[in-house]
Amino acid sequence: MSSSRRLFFALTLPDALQQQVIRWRAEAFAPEVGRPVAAANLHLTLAFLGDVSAQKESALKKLAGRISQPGFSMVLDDLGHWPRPGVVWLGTRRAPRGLLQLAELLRSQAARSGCYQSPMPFHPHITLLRSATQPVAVPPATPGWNFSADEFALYQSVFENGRTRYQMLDQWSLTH
Ligand code: 2AM
Repeated sequence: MSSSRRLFFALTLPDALQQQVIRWRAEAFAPEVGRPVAAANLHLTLAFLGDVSAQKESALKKLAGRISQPGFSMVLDDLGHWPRPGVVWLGTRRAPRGLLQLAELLRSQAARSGCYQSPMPFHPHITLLRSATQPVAVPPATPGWNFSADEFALYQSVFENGRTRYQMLDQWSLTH
């Protein structure tokens, strides 16, 4: 059995917000637009790590545990469609400095630990629909949910029985 796991650092959406988002999504997008991401899988990725060995995972967890940064909040008021990966996403027009700093730190720690990091700029987003490769009429606005991040987490992406599930492995508080 391989000891490497497919990992990423992310912000978790609180349960209540997950439910609000999926209720809105069901009205905002026709079923044929794309495959809805399960409520429990809604998250905002901070750093994607790829397949990581147990040793590297443990080093990255130690580094994450030393991060001392205040929490932050943002308004989820942006929507977009990336036709190539077939993703419809929810984001923010004004990314808080704390979010950008946290992602930058996790991404640079990952790069220094040998995890390939995309040269594309960080674009904070929550994937709502996948397999959305045809043109999409993106609604002009969202309800503008407020999303407060008080912690961040390390997740494993598990593919089983034809489904992807994200399992939280560890979580760290953002200080106040
Ligand atoms: P996505 O939602 O835009 O597809 C788990 O797969 C998380 O890691 C998802 O948020 C996914 O982003 C992100 N992810 C997957 N592969 C990635 C890659 N090669 N580079 C950056 N992020 C990636």
